[in-house]
Amino acid sequence: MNNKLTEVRRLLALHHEMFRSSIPLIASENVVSYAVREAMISDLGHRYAEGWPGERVYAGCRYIDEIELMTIELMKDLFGAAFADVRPISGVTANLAVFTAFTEPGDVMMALSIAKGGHISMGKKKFGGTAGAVHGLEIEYFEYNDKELNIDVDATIKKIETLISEGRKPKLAYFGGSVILFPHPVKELADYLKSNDIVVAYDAAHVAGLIAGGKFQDPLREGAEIMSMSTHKTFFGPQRGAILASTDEYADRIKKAVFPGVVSNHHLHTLAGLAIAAIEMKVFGKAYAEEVVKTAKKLAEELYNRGLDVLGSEKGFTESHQVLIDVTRYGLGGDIEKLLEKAGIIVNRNLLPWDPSRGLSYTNPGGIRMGVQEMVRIGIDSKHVDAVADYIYRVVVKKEAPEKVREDVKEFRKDFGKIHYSFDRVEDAYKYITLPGAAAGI
Ligand code: DSN
Repeated sequence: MNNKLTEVRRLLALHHEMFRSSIPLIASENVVSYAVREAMISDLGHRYAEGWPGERVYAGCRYIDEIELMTIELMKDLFGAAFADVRPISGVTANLAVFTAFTEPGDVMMALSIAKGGHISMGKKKFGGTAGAVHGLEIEYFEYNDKELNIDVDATIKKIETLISEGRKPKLAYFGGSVILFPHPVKELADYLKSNDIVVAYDAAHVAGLIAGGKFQDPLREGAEIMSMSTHKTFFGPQRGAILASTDEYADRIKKAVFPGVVSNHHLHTLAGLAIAAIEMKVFGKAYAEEVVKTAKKLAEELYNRGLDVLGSEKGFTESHQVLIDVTRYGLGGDIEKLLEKAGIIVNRNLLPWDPSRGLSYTNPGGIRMGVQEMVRIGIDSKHVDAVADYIYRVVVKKEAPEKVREDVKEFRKDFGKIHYSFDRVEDAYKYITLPGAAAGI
C-alpha cells in the first residue's frame, strides 16, 4: 500500500511537471492563485453546510455563512445582479438547477446544438445531454448562420412561431455555451422571447471573466433574466458554479432548485476559493479580460497568416478567449490534438458547425478549439503569442516531429510561470506543493 501511495504522489508530481513545461490552451481551464489554493486546503473541505446561510441543516457553520454571504455580495456586484446563488458545484449543476426552476420534464427548451457551440448540459436525450436525459426536456435548436458563426435571429423567431403554432411553445431559451467566438444576439431576441413568456437564460461558463471584466456582452443588461456559469475558465475561481438573476423575483425557486434540488453539501473549500477569486476579479478583471481578448485575436491572426483556416477571419476572428480552426486540410481534429500534445501544446478537438453534415463526429472532428485565458494568466500574452503560433504551425502544417517541437516548447516555457493578475508573489503556477509531514511515515 505504501508503494501505491508513493505512486499516486509521483503521478501528481509528473502531471505538474507536464503542465509546467507545456503551453496550456484548453478553453475551459485556468490556474488559480495561491491565495485561492490556500482556501482549498483549509478545513472547509471537511464540512457540511446544506441550505442557505443562517438556515443551515448543520451546526458549526457560523464562519462558513459569513464567507458565503460575502461571496453572494461579491458576485452580485461583479455582474450587476439582483440575486446570486453560489452553491452549484459546477456549471452543469447550475444549468440543471435552472432547468429545474423554470421547466417541467416534457417542456421545450431552445439551445444551440453541440456542433454549433452548445454545451452538453443542453443536449438532447438521444445524445445523453443533461437537459434531455436527466430533466426530460425536449430540445429545439436556435437557427444558426454558419457564415456569421452566430444565432440567426429572424430564422429563430420563425422557428419559434412554428413551434407555438404546433402547441410546443418553449419555456426557456438558453444562450451561451462551449464555443462562443462572438456575442450572442440576446438583446435582439429577449423582448420577443419574454413577450411569449419564454424565460431568457445565458450560460456564461466560458465568458464569465470577460463579462466581469467588461469585455464581452453583458447578458443581464441585454435582457437575460438568468445567467448561469462555471467559475474557472475565464473567471479566476476553482471548479464550481453559480446562478445569477436580474431580479429577486426568481430567488425562491432558484434556491429550492439548488437545495434540496441538485446539491446537498456544496464543497465549502471551493466556496472560500470563489470568494477570493471574485475579489481578484474585481481588482484585476478589467486588465485581464482586455489582454485575454487581445491575445486571442493576435493568436488567431498569427495562425491565419501562417496559412491555417482560422474561423471568423471576416469578423476579426474572435471577441472572446477562444480561437477555432478548421484543420481538415492537414488531418482531423482528434489526430492533431494528439500530435500537439506530444509537442507540449495542450488543446482540444472540437466539432465545427458544418462537421455533422460532412459526416464527422466528436471522436475525430474537423476542428481544434483553443483558449488563451490560462496562457495570459501565466504571462504568455499578446507580446509572446507569435511564438505559440509558430509551434502550432510547425506541428500542424510543416509536420515537424512533435518531439523536436517539444524541446523548443520546454525552453520557451522556462520564462513563464508566475501567476499574473493576482495578489500573489509566487514564481511557479505549476509547483506541486507538498505539505510538511504529509506521508512522512513512509
Ligand atoms: N465541455 C467543457 C468545455 O467547454 O470545454 C465545459 O464543460
